[in-house]
Amino acid sequence: MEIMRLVVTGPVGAGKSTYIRTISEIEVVDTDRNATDDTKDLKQKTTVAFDFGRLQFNPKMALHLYGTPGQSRFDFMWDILIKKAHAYILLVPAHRPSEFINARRIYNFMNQRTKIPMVIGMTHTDMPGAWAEENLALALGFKEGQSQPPMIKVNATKAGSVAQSIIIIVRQLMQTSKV
Ligand SMILES: Nc1nc2c(ncn2[C@@H]2O[C@H](COP(=O)(O)OP(=O)(O)OP(=O)(O)O)[C@@H](O)[C@H]2O)c(=O)[nH]1
Ligand SMILES: [Mg+2]
Repeated sequence: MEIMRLVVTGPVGAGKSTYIRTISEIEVVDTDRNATDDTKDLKQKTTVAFDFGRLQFNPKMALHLYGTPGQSRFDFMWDILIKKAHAYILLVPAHRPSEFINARRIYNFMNQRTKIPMVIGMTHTDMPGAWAEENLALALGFKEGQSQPPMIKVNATKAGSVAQSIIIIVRQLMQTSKV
């Protein structure tokens, strides 16, 4: 049995815990606690350590999903989780431009530590004020014409959408045959 470890990262409220809850076959182990700082203006609960979920991808391969906290004060968890990862997805809430800088910071953090396959998953594209893909890429600092990570749209609340994003990541991983 091969195990592929996928890290789900991104800023506060991007949908990381939801993404894992939506697709996991086991009851998700989460560490969501009541927010005590500025985050509470945005949402009641926030991840303080990590989320864990599992998906039997095919008879020979299981996917272990690890969700990071969004808040940078827990960046020691980002470090612990990314070290063992085979691939990661960076979720970015497309309707909340104030979080783009935090998304870029997380990308830089991960990119400094690892060169594993990754994709950017735009969430909340169904919400009013959501940015278009090209503009979001520019806001994240990826200049037109230069190479940038693949970007996909994903709704963390919808199993079909999450599954599709996982297929894309697994394909990318197979191509680089890190598993
Ligand atoms: N409309 C819409 N809602 C979404 C989408 N993705 C996630 N959500 C919602 O956004 C909220 C995100 O919450 P979480 O999953 O707790 O976010 P998180 O990234 O784990 O946040 P932290 O743990 O605080 O860093 C939930 O209410 C989800 O239902 C999406 O694509 N569209
Ligand atoms: Mg969370």
